[in-house]
Amino acid sequence: MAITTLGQFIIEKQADFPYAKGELSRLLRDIGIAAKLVNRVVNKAGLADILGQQGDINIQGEVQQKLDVYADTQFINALKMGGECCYVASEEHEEGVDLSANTVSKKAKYIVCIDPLDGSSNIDSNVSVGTIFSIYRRFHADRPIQEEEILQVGRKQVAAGYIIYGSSTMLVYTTGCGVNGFTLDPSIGEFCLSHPDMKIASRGALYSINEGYYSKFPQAVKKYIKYCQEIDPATSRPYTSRYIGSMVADIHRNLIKGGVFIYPQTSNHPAGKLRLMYECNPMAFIVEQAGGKASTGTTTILDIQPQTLHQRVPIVIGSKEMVEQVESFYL
Ligand code: AHM
Ligand code: MG
Repeated sequence: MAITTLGQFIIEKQADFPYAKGELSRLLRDIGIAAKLVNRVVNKAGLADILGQQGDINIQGEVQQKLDVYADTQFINALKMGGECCYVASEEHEEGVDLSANTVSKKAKYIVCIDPLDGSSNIDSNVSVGTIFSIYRRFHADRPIQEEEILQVGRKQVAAGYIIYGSSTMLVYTTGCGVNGFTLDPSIGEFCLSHPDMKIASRGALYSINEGYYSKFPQAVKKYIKYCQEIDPATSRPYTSRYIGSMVADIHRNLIKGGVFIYPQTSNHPAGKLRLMYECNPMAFIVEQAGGKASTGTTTILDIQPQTLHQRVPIVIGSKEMVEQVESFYL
């Protein structure tokens, strides 16, 4: 059977890109390469101590690092070497990483926001984790990077994607012309097109929220949880509750099966937990491109003007009609 690798697909689809074609292709390719390096280590996470104790296999000390630091290093190195990215905003860095001083990236046109290893607290129990990335275009490549180039509204993303290190490893991305998913074939070391033109059902029967915080949720969310639990065969209720605690894995599952993921504001975290720039915006772009919706409950995620790099926002994301149902409770 003929396969299409991520590299082939990116080149075939270059015509869809709104801007300089080869550069964005190379940037996506660099992210794909770093993803494979991270995948290799994530897959061996449980072995790290055993290998370390035996002392005969030295993975350059890298597995001894916390995996989220390792992943951050791999992605930043790949972006630095690739030369198409001038600035990286990462969950792992208080300040962004300015790459524009490197000769190779001086005129680079893209800014990348990344959560290198989302859900990393799940690693110890062998639960799926992910990487989330978002790509913006710089306004002028001939002057130092300006704050307004970094803090762009989500609607301005030129590409976004995630990698899920799960029972298989997948890379899912969009450049604003639909969503495509690639599964890593370990035997050839390539991401291969496995989920072309992904679409999310307009409604599903899954709801994903950390119900342990029920007493801290706003009334609207409490009401929605009760709505999910009511019996109504016409709307497939009661819905099934599914919550992994890894945003990438929860949203990926709901994208495939239909459902809604909610991380709302809580009484002790009034802005919610998840970060706008490298968690909510990229996931919102992907889900919208797949026909779904993403909102804070009252505002469309992709229309929020970011104020700071690590800003948090509440999020309701997934099947369009389910998100709208939650919004109706917020009204
Ligand atoms: P992290 O970026 O520190 O890994 O945290 C983000 C993760 C998300 O993947 C997940 O949806 C959420 O935190 C789970 O939080 P909680 O344990 O509060 O339900
Ligand atoms: Mg995260």
